[in-house]
Amino acid sequence: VILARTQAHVLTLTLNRPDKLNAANDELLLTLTRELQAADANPDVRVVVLTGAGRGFCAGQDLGDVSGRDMTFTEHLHHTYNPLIRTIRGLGKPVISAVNGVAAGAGASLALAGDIRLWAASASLIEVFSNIALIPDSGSTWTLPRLVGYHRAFELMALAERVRAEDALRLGLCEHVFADDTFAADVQAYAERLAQRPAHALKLTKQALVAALTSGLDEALDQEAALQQLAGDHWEHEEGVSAFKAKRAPQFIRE
Ligand code: LHQ
Repeated sequence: VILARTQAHVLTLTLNRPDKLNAANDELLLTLTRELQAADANPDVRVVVLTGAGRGFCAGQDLGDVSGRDMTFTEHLHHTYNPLIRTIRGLGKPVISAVNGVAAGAGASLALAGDIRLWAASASLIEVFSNIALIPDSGSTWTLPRLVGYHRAFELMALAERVRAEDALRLGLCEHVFADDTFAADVQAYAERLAQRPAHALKLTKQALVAALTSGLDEALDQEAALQQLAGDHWEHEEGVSAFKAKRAPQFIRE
């Protein structure tokens, strides 16, 4: 259900249920979470890319896989989706959501959960939950209003309208849009560029940003002061400064 491939320090995890637009079942969600946790512990992996096989990114919960389950909705979310979203947010490496096609429901939440969101020109996002009279989950209620504000988030959720790439870029739901036919290569090139950056400093940057999203300025300043010490004490900092002085490119990858 998940394909894993590492190339040039970039781990690509591909949701692989293309016949169902990569709709998620428990196996997919738990496997993906496990793969991400393993990536966090693997020093060879510097960047993680999440993408989908076929023409979809992820159509959210597999609606053929919910009837008759012995878990409540609450238990189901605590068991599968919530650990996945927490793992992405807590991962000490950049996670790229490479949205190759439609991202709907919890798939939309996954598309928004990455640290960087790269979209194919034909990709789209739908907060589809209200079509089946559910509420947005897997972090959408937290992420989306922070990106587009309360009112636009509410409208997108209430009407379940499809957001296409051009509008996603305008609304801040993605950082870049690449052509469909070069999408995988463009994502890999982007990810490899990111993999050259100082991994330890990026880990701390993510930690500081994630914390600051829910803190006040005073706490953010204290957090920066504490984490800057960890960055400054690391060899990456020494390398960056030496490279600057020697007028050469820094080398942040030590094999
Ligand atoms: C699917 C699905 C799908 C199964 C397409 N399941 N087969 C959390 C916790 C607990 C419970 C519930 O939910 C959640 C979180 C959630 O994610 S709720 C939201 C669940 N997702 C949806 O409601 C989306 C349903 N899908 C759609 O609205 C459309 O398929 C979209 C807009 C994603 C794409 O439309 P099209 O491009 O027109 O494709 P399609 O509808 O023809 O789908 C292609 C195939 O994929 C089709 O199968 P078939 O055998 O007819 O070719 C669909 O049945 C299947 N598929 N989504 N979620």
